[in-house]
Order: sequence, then structure tokens, then C-alpha cells
Amino acid sequence: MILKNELPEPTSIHWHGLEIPKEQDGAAGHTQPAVMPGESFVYEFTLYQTGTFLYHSGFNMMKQDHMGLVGFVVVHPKEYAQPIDRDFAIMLQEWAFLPGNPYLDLVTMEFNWFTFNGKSAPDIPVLTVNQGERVRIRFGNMSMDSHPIHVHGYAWQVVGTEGGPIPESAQWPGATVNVPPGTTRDVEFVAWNPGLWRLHCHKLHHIINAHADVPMGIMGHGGMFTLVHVIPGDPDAPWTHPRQKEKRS
Ligand SMILES: [Cu+2]
Repeated sequence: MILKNELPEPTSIHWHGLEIPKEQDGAAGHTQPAVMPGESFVYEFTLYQTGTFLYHSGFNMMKQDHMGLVGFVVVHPKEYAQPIDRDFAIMLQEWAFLPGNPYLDLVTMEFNWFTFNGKSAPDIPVLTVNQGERVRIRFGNMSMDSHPIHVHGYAWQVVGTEGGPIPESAQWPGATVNVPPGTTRDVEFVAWNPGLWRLHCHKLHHIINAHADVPMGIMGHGGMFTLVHVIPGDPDAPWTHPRQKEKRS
């Protein structure tokens, strides 16, 4: 991985969850020295882990991380025990645009703008899947608050963190997964239930950007809010829960 610093100030990359030599981890100059403007650094390491990891700037973090220098590192295993049909990754971020300040405020904790992958509703793409597909959603949180992400119509399994996959016996079911700052959470479910289902942060301030007085439309709130669209295989089939089918057979 080559980091070419085109910023007017030093930077580096700090990795979450990856077990690598300290020379390859940029953490505010304590390990790898910062990469100066115009310079490059080649990060080189062998990964034995799989899962959903994060990276962010390790230098002047209040500014660089809060302006968006963050991302995912997804390491796939050679083979998944249960193959995934749809694999989504959603970065949770929050921003402060305060009255009287035309610029992003980088030091306040008064966040008033909340995004999935840098976009807020109604501009967040809908997650479209076909009925019966196995879906994974990877959430990463590079903000200063936790975000309890809630889905409608489903109970999912939490199958991974920024430390890698959770052993099957320790996975837990839920319809809301709390994603604390600096972590990732992977959830999986089989999309058996057709329809348009909401997927949103359950801190209600986080689905009403700038506390705007927006009418509650299906995507009208702003903030961390989108939909999972499960396209029915047979639109005329009666609604059936998979467990009801199991009972009948
Ligand atoms: Cu939130």
C-alpha cells in the first residue's frame, strides 16, 4: 500500500485491528514517523487475519480524520463457510456545521450532520437485494459517538468486529447493533422478507440533520437513514416466514 502525501502537512496511516509491525503503523509519530508533504511511504505487511478493519490518519487526527481521511480494509477469507450474495460496507461519520461558521468545525462535539458513506438521506443509495439472498452489512464507525444501527423487518446475526469474525457459538442476534467509535460490526441475514425496510441510526438526532423540521417522509429525515429493498422472487406468493415453512414440512 503506497501512501503519497499530497497534503500541505504531514500525515500517516493508522490501522485498526490489524496485527502488524510497529514500523508499519502510523500513530501520531510514536511508531512510524509521519510522512512529510510530497513524500511517499510504502506500507508493507503480511496479513493472517480476515474481516472488516479500519484505517484513519494517524497525524493531526482532529483535523484529518474529521475531514474524512478514514476508510475500510476488508480482508476476505479464501473461502467463506457461508457464501455471501450481497456484501455492503457503510462508514458512519458525523460533522459539525455550526451557525455563523461557513467551514466544517473540527474541534466541537456539537455534531449536527450525520452520514452513511459521506451521504445523508435522501441521497444514501438504497441497499437492493433479491429475496433469499444472504446479505452482509459491514458498519465502521470513525465518529466520536456510538451509533445504534437498526433494521426493520429482520433480526440479523452480529458475525464480526474490528477484531475479525466472531465464532459461531458467540454470535448474537438483534435488530439493532451498537457501533462504538473506532470499531466495526458485521451483520448477516437471509433476505427472506420482501419489502422496503428502513435501516437507520436509532439516535433520533442522527436521522434529523441540523434538527431540521422535515416532514416524516419515507426518506425525508436527512441523516443516517436508508432502505433495504428486498425484491420478491414471486410477487404473488403469500407472505411466509421461513420457520412456518419448516413446521409444515
Ligand atoms: Cu447515530
